[in-house]
Amino acid sequence: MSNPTYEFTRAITRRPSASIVDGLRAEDIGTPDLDKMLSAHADYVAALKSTGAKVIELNAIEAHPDAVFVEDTTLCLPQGAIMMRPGAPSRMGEVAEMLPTIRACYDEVREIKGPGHVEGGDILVTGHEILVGRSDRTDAKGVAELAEIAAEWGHQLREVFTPPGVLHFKTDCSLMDAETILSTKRLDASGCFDGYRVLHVAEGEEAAANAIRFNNLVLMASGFPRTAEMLDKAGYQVVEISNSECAKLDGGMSCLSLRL
Ligand code: CIR
Repeated sequence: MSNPTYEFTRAITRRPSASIVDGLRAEDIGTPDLDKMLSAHADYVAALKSTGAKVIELNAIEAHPDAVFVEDTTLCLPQGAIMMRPGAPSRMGEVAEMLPTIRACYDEVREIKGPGHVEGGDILVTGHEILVGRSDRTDAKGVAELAEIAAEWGHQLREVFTPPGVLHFKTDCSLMDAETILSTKRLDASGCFDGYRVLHVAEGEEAAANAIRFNNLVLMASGFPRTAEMLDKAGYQVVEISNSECAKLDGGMSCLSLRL
């Protein structure tokens, strides 16, 4: 794979629904406020659009409280899209909801049929490989099925570690450019990024690690000034977006879009 993995012409997002108050969370740190989440979501979509990309904005789905976290439903690759099979039973139905939009965007659409599970939040596509972290949501059978499809499309897939207690692999890391990863120290310590240039989020700012590089911008959660300054000094154009409400549901910047 030689194409840069941060240049996109389109993104897909879904509006948060009122049912977001029932979204999954590992720990109860407060009920998400829909108005605040809608406002932050609008800022997020505006930032994506500001790069010149087209954003396909899907309607809220009340029946699926976590449907705003579209990343977990699909893996978008240059050759086609792969529909995921979420490990959270309450999120399974989100995949069928996303399918028509994906079919309209891609000629080639494959699916993880099971019995294993994979969620998009556990997959990081870098400049030359696909890293997949096993987690409570992504299991060995799911990774094996994904690896078969990825191999048919000429991608190398490498299974990596997700720190215990962390929802998804990408909760703790993001791609900044084809060879550069933003990571927490705890994840980098596993050695999974050997060979890459790794930038560490500041101590105590671990929640800043889930960012996205989208064309000329890095979208990151606001409230992590030392990490923002480090990225700025490293030459990245950072846009800070409030993540206070999504954080209550263990969500971050990457979860809110599919990028293609
Ligand atoms: C969940 O637990 O599935 C949602 N509340 C959060 C999903 C976040 N998605 C992501 O990091 N890719």
